[in-house]
Amino acid sequence: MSLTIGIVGLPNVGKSTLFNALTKNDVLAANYPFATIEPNVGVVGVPDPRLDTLSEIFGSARKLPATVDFVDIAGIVKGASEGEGLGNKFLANIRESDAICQVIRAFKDENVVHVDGKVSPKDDIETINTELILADLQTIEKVLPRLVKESRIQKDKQAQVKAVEEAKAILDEGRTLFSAGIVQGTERAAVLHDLHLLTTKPFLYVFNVDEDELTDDAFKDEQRALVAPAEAIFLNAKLEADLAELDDEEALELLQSVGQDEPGLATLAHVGFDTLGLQTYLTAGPKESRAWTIKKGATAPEAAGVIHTDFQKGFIKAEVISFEDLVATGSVAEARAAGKARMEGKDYVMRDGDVVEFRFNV
Ligand SMILES: Nc1nc2c(ncn2[C@@H]2O[C@H](COP(=O)(O)OP(=O)(O)OP(=O)(O)O)[C@@H](O)[C@H]2O)c(=O)[nH]1
Ligand SMILES: [Mg+2]
Repeated sequence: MSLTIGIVGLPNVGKSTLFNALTKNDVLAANYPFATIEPNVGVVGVPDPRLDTLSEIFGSARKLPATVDFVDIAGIVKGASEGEGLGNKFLANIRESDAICQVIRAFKDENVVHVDGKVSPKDDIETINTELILADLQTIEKVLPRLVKESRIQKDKQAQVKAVEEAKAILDEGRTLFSAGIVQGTERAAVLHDLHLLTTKPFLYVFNVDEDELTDDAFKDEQRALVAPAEAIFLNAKLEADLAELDDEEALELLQSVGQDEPGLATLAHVGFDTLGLQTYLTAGPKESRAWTIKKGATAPEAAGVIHTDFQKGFIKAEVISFEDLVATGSVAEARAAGKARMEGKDYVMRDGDVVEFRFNV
């Protein structure tokens, strides 16, 4: 199961800087608007210290974290839907994403041009939301006449026409579909799925702030209020880029010097997982310790199916030890002896951090 997050924002707000830090890639990050004109996709491991512990216990040769795909696209400006700046065609590159991460500039730096001449998170959020809403309206205006025509002959299309018209009314009011409860993954959004509307996706907001703002709670509360109930993450993209170059110990030292205990990117990955209702379970052995992505509420056979569909079909049972119990007892044998290893059947609902070995017929 892969998780894709599309990064949007005005030009020059630090999207590519953040993306580079995420992927340690060297995508062109430059001090001029529109440095990015090709989409960039980066696969990022979700930081998970549990894998270090597991690989020690099991003597694993490698560690494989869960991953998130990030897509970096060119900045969009006010009027992008009418062709301003580079237009809005790049939004097509994030149509398939599971969530949208909006990067907002809060850092001041006079050397970095702001396309609208002033740093204003509130205005920028509005600009981007408006452009996403207009992009969705363009999509709808393109397909609606055809749908209406088809529905005269194919009566089963009438429900879709109704849903599209309802979506259009919401967007016409300047609201995102997400804020109206029409969210990708729910039944209300399912009938609109083929349109890949951007505002049905869950939104996350990353505020790219100055270092001193990282610990300024009053400032952060103010920004949080702009985007609630969506999640807000505060980081400094340049600092994140520096952290990516350092070894763990040096990175921790730098983080602590600015009052943080984990990199903003780790927070972003965790919040992304949470927003999308995902969690991870773990497998471990001499070959590898690995985190696997599943939906919250997934059953044991569904979890097995993420490794291989045959594992789901042939599922018999799962031996489950919670990560905490495994660490406390020190090994699988000890956990078994202490009665902490459970045999679970096909109705078992997985929990985050379950360490699992599946038994199956193939
Ligand atoms: N002071 C400061 N400068 C930053 C920060 N993040 C990015 N910058 C600078 O801002 C400029 C633009 O950064 P990019 O990451 O290329 O911006 P972008 O959002 O990808 O821009 P486009 O691709 O043009 O849409 C670069 O000169 C960065 O070094 C930050 O946190 N603080
Ligand atoms: Mg860029």
